[in-house]
Amino acid sequence: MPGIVKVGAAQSGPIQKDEGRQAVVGRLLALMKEAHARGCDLVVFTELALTTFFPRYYADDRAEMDSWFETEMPGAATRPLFEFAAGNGIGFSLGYAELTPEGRHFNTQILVDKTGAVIGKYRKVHLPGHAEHEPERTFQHLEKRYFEPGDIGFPVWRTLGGVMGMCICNDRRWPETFRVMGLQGVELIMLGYNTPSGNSLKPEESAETRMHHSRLCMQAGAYQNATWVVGVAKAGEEDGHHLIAGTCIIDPDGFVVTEAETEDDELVVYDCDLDETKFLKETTFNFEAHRRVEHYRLIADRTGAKPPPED
Ligand code: ING
Repeated sequence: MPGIVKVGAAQSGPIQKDEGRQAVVGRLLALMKEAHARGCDLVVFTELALTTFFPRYYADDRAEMDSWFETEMPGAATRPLFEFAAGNGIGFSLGYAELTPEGRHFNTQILVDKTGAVIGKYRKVHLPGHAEHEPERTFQHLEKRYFEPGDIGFPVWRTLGGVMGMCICNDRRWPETFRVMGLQGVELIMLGYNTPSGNSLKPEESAETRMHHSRLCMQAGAYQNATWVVGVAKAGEEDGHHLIAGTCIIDPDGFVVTEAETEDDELVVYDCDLDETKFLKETTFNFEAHRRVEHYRLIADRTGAKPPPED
């Protein structure tokens, strides 16, 4: 059917520290096989889908964490995903920790088409948390220690019958992420997230509030850029640390059209009609007709907020 992409949002349950790549890939392959059996064109896996969320651990020597990274993609452990995809005509997106031949570290997501070819790569731009051990926190979140900010920007790709984009986790909290892809006509954005259900600096913040913030960002991003958004969690308790679930698919009007019900490996499927993005792109969010870029300079020129001087 023209315009329809049958998407499988493949939520991961928790991945424990001692769970090897082969076992994890076995879980992902089971989700991919279910997606294929249910007729999916595309399976979206989560952020850092091959390992536990290791940025919660402090290591003096950063090189100690290199074992959590992939030096090749596909590699021996991940090849079964590519082989099944190519053999069964299903595309997929996969989040993982990337260690480049030059020794650079990124939090990365790739887009693989129905032939099993890697046609897109995105490297997480917005790294939350901190780079040094901060004892006052109830838990550490050391993405700034182990990853570099992405150096690819926010590209989109014309594939799988539409204009596809990717981002990762904290990126969804920054409207610029969605707008840069919106300005390239994106019709479906896929993102994974590993989001702790607690706030390490505000213990009283509830898991419901964390879920609210997560949904709010994705629903706003979808509507304000007239695009589908597929948000895929790594969920549940890893080494005593709980991550929110809430994997969902959001339509261009910002409605959550389907969502996961568990905190385990769970596939959520929906027929995303990319033609449903057209009306808003041609009316309310016809960027060419309505945007006034001459008034937006601060967004690109100023990094931090500068309130007016106090009198
Ligand atoms: N995780 C969290 C996220 O952005 C976070 C970190 C949570 C930052 C809540 C700020 C507030 O969903 C990752 N991996 O980015």
